[in-house]
Amino acid sequence: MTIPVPQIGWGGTVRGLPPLDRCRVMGVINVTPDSFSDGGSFADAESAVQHGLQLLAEGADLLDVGGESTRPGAARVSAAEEQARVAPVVARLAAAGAVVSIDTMRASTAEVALRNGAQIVNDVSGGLADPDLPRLVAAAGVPYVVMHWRAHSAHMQDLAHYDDVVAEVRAELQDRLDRVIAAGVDAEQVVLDPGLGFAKNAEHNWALLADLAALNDLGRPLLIGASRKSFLGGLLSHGDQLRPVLDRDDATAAVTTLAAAAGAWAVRVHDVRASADAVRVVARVAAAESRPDPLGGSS
Ligand code: PMM
Repeated sequence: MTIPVPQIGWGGTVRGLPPLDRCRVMGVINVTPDSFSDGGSFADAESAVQHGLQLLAEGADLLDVGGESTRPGAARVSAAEEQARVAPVVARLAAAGAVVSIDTMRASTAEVALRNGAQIVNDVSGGLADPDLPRLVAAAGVPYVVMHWRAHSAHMQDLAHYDDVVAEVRAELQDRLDRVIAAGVDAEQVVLDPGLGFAKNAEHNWALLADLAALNDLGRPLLIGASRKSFLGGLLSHGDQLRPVLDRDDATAAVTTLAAAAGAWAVRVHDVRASADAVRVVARVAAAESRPDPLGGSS
């Protein structure tokens, strides 16, 4: 087996975050009543914090806290509601020593989260939803996850049309990267994300996963978010019954293995333990490959 070990550290480096010799695992904490994968489970601050601490214990390197569901068809919540959901959770997890990322498309929410100790901004709109957000990130000088996105969740699936999904997502990510740099963001702090499931159907998601090298080519670290998404449910369906959301974690860990082997900087997952194990296995195999054969032999 040949794993193309990234030569410059796993997935490249992001100014402001320590280097690591393997793909990172970002644990998801949705403080929402309606996210598709875990909606309602951690809707109050106390259970969200306890969940975050559990994900850290299971090996999460980063925690991504969000207060607005982005599932297909979801309506937006007000900024005030979003901030009331995330602020106490970010504050307590940051105080516990976690590297917290705030999953928001709003500058005002990112500002509240950064004030409460968040260290990374994860913007699923890639700077398109709120032009103040790239400017805020630039002023704060924090790492910025810029995801491929075409429209808000209510109608994003109407825009899931591509002639060549890899080439188009790559070109649009390049455009988002150029725009956030023009807004003052430090290019060395940008992480790119193909946005699996956002204005994409299952075929599009599989095609993107099959060609992460084309996205790596953009020269910035990659974050991959496949966890529990419906394209996994469709792959594992029985008849017309999608595999239930909470039974998609083994498939998620398989995607983690592939993404890590392709040199991804991080995976964003709900079930941390299996992915934390998977990224370590991939890094260990890569380390063995890069050493001389201990037997000096032919096989
Ligand atoms: N997916 C969701 C939410 N935030 N952020 C990034 N960077 N990448 C993703 O793929 C992504 C995200 C939707 O999934 P969820 O509702 O389970 O959190």
